[in-house]
Amino acid sequence: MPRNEKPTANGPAADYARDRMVSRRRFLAGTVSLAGLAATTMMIPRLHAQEVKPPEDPMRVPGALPRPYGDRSPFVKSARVGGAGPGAPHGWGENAPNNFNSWTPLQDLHGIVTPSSLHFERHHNGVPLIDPARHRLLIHGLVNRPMIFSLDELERLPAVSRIAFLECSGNSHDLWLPNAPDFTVQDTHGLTSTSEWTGVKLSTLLEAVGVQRGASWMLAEGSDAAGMDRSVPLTDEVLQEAMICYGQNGEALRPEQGYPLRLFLPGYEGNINVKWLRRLKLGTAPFMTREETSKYTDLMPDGKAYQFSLVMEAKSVITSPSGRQQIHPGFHEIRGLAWSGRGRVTKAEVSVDGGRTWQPARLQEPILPKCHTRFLLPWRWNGQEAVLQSRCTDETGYVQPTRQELVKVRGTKSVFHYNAIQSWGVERDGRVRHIYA
Ligand SMILES: Nc1nc2c(c(=O)[nH]1)N[C@H]1C(S)=C(S)[C@@H](COP(=O)(O)O)O[C@H]1N2
Ligand SMILES: [Mo]
Repeated sequence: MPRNEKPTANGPAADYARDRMVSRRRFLAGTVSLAGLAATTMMIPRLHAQEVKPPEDPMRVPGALPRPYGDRSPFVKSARVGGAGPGAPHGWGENAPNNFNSWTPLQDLHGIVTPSSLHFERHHNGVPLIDPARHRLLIHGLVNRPMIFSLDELERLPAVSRIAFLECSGNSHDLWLPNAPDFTVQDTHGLTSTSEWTGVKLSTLLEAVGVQRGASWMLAEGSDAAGMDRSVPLTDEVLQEAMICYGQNGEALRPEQGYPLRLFLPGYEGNINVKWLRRLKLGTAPFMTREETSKYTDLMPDGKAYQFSLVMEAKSVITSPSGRQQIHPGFHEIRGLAWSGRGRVTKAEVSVDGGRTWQPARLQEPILPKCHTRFLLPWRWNGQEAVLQSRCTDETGYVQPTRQELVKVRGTKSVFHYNAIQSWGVERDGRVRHIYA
């Protein structure tokens, strides 16, 4: 800041400075308790970090040598929860030990990009180990020239990169249930992450093979033990946006995200983004695979089920303060994420009184279509009970619904596509709790 520009006496920074003068002790205590909480929610077994003994004065000893592949500071403990194995809270148990989810720690993230190591995971039968030299992608069916591509061949074709979110349509599925357990935001919303994805446009490959008349659907098949396959409608939107990805956040895809190849359909439910992709087959109708008939359908109150509800509708959540955190009176910046599978987020609003009044939050650049968007709002907690909510609007004008509005239309028999407004209750002692308001 230039020297003659004084901070305003009433801005959030001044507000924060006043708090520090009044209660520096209390503020520090709060910071420590949050870090402790993050450590106790770690569930996945991790490599034992060596005991960390930082020097008294880091200026008096030479630092460490460079590492060929970096790692974070040993003091940073943020981790995915879930996964398989004994004690894992959300697996399918011993009958399907390799069928599991793991959740992104949204409460710990900054900005919009999810570190690849913290990207959420959904594996129907574990993570395959694939030799890239032997992996192939076959494109056949209603095409003029069926073709087989190696990874090298795909990487030579014109490349595109795009920052976009991925969300499992089962994200927030527990929130259909009537009871509200003491969840964190990681538990309620952690099946979504954002990466920069790099690859070849599907349309580039379809140009190469030559699409025959009448081809309107495409089967995408993975090479994992789940044999995951899904039908993709070849709409204009899909032809414009679908990517065959080999890159994630600047390096090769992680094995958990589909190394060496995955289909990426921005804004579409996680399940159709087939990982470890080996085959695309063009046809005239959907292929009616298991995942789009018995699974990934939406059961309505009248007993009928919707199929192919592929788009992830607009959704937002406050990531801090959020479930199981502890806050103290004074200045806070309310922070959260908003996203829509239909395009850009145009507005995020925050309520601190359970939806009676709303204030517009600041949207942080970049605001990208079909991408997590960070929203922020300064807030002074006065020590009284409060109910924190966020609601977003996307570029189609669609407004994120309340839980009552969603349940009125959808009932409570669904598993997928829950996108209602989330409520965090702040109790008088500063404890934040997942509630239905
Ligand atoms: N081959 C294959 N593709 C798959 C899956 C799978 O188990 N096997 N899981 C799907 C589901 S349900 C989701 S939500 C996303 C999860 O992607 P991620 O693990 O990279 O987050 O991948 C989809 N693609
Ligand atoms: Mo999913």
